Amino acid sequence: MRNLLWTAIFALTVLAAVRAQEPTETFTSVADLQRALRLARPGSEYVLASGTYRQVSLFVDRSGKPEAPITIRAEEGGSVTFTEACTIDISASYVIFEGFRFADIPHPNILNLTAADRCRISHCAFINTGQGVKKHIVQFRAGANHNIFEFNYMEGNRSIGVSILVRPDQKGEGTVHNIIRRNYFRDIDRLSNNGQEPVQIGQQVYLDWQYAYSHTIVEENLFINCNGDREIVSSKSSGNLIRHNTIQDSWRGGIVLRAGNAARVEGNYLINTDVGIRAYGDGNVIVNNYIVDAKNGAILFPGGDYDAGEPSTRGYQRTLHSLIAHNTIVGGQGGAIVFGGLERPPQGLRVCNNLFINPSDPPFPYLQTAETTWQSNLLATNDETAQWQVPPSGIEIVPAPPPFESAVQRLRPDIADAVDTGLPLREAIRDIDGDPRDTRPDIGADERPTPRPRIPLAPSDVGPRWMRM
Ligand SMILES: [Ca+2]
Ligand SMILES: [Ca+2]
Repeated sequence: MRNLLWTAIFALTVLAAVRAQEPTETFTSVADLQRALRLARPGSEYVLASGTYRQVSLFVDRSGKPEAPITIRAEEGGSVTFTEACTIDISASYVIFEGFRFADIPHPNILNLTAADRCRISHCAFINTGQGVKKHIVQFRAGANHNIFEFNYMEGNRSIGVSILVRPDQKGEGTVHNIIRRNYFRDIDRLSNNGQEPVQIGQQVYLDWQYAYSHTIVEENLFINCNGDREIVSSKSSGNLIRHNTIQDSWRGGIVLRAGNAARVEGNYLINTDVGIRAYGDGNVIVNNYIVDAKNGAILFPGGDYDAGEPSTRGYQRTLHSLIAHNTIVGGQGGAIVFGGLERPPQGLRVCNNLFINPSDPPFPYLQTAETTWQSNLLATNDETAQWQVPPSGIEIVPAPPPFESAVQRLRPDIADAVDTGLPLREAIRDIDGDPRDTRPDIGADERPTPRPRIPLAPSDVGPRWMRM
């Protein structure tokens, strides 16, 4: 709620800025722009003239105000290209940085927000940038709080795309309440066996970092052909929300709760990926996701080699006490819900109201390795061997639906036995569309009827507006 409120306030400040009477200045050199920015006043707008700028260095440390942000923008969206080398450092409040194109920059740490507060980076493109697979293209660090990174484009990343460096303070929080929204990530090729995550929230550098709460929101982003790392969205801190993203045709990765606790993964579309969601840690909630044709398991809990509080900076914290509910899993190989693999198996999971359709492999391998409560799940299959592949209770087997005739039908499979047969859950009061669930919830991600289905995101929904024209 705090984030929603803040977003609304910030939107109003942007409107206010349009009305502000401070002058707009246009510059044809970065050095002149830098000189002006040293004296920047709230409400001012600084424009860089269209063109290509090489060896760029900019430092912003003058703050705007809630009703009068400082705006730094390209003359036209995408008309200013930064290339060869570029470092932008923002260490201020209420700054809007908009419309720039970063291209062919073989350097690490290109755009850095350090102790920046309530800034917005939007409508920028990063094409073939970064150097060092564990370095960063964009980084929020050291008390960069309440910032928004939205409507940006990243292609050909050679480093981690957007990284939140979560170093905890005395309250156990660090780099909090940032939002990564409506960005478009695509065509990331593997350069190493680890690194190049498009989005990374937190690191495991020291023992307590992963337990720190970051409250980052990663929402409504589109990822296509992102194959740099096994973790497309990598959460390594606590209290993060990953919702309504679409990840498509990415054969190497999925959403990974790699470290930290209390994440919520909700309403994501994962279509033709390596895995859907792989999770470690305590108290995670995985609801309303739609996962189709995952190659190596839809939802995985490999277990771990340590428990919360035990010393480890590199290993895997086992999953305890998590909810997996109202997910729809269609097709796929390697299992629908997969437990185990590591020394300490997951415990205390609740698997409820999920819909599994036509898995091509045994859907629940390694059942014996987890203490799990199964309730009200539905498996739609014509495979007669399915009987002995399911838990003794908490799952019903029904005939598979006829072959899907359209993409819409596939997204909203019509299975009569799924309607009104789930258990009410306070953790899932809405469905994948945002529709309220009724007192007799439907099994799977969708509650019927569905007046306005939230379908997978397309390129026209995300990225800079100047790339969509
Ligand atoms: Ca219902
Ligand atoms: Ca619905």
